[in-house]
Amino acid sequence: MSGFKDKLIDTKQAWAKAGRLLTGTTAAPTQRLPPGQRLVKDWPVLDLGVQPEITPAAFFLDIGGAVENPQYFKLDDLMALPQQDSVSDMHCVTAWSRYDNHWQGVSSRTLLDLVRPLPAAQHVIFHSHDGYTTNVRLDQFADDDVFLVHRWEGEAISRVHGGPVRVLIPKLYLWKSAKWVNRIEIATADHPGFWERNGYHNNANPWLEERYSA
Ligand SMILES: Nc1nc2c(c(=O)[nH]1)N[C@H]1C(S)=C(S)[C@@H](COP(=O)(O)O)O[C@H]1N2
Ligand SMILES: [Mo]
Repeated sequence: MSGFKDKLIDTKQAWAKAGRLLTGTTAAPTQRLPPGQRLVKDWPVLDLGVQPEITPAAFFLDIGGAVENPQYFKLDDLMALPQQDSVSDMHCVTAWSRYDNHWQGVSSRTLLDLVRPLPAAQHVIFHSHDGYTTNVRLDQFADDDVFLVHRWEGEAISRVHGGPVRVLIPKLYLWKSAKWVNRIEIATADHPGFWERNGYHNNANPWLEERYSA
């Protein structure tokens, strides 16, 4: 994809090959900090080096694919849906974790109730303005801590963190949480996204240390 930081992508692919940061352990069921992670207080910025500016007026979101009732939202439409507060941790594959993030947004369940996935739908692919894609299973997207978020710690989510609206999937490594999302595709088949095609694990569970594909 043009404009992306090729050097950074090469480095991360090399890490994946070398199994960098792997501790080879899995977490105890009650362990809050996943293996190999360290806590940070700030919120680092990580992306492919293209940070599109999506003004509130330019924002849109398509939810479609294997659903009964596809939806097209402008920002006001999304804001008119029920808004929820949530608190969750973030875990990035580059080994930082940040606890107790306060979010506000629309839950994935609110969105799924609206679009009504077809019985054969089992996967979700996120598409973003910068060309980034990432994939999760429908049951992972439907978890009760998954949101399209627009506020973090009481403030609008900044452009560098994917504002005005990004995906948040706290129980998976943060590369699954698409910034600048503009299309959520509900699908019957899996379609590995950008990092999943470039050496990262398809499932991305931090407690199982699913950093890289074998
Ligand atoms: N659209 C988009 N979303 C993205 C990315 C990206 O490059 N483009 N990078 C992913 C990766 S690899 C990480 S670690 C997180 C980082 O989110 P943050 O910059 O808000 O910490 O965003 C994820 N979502
Ligand atoms: Mo990342």
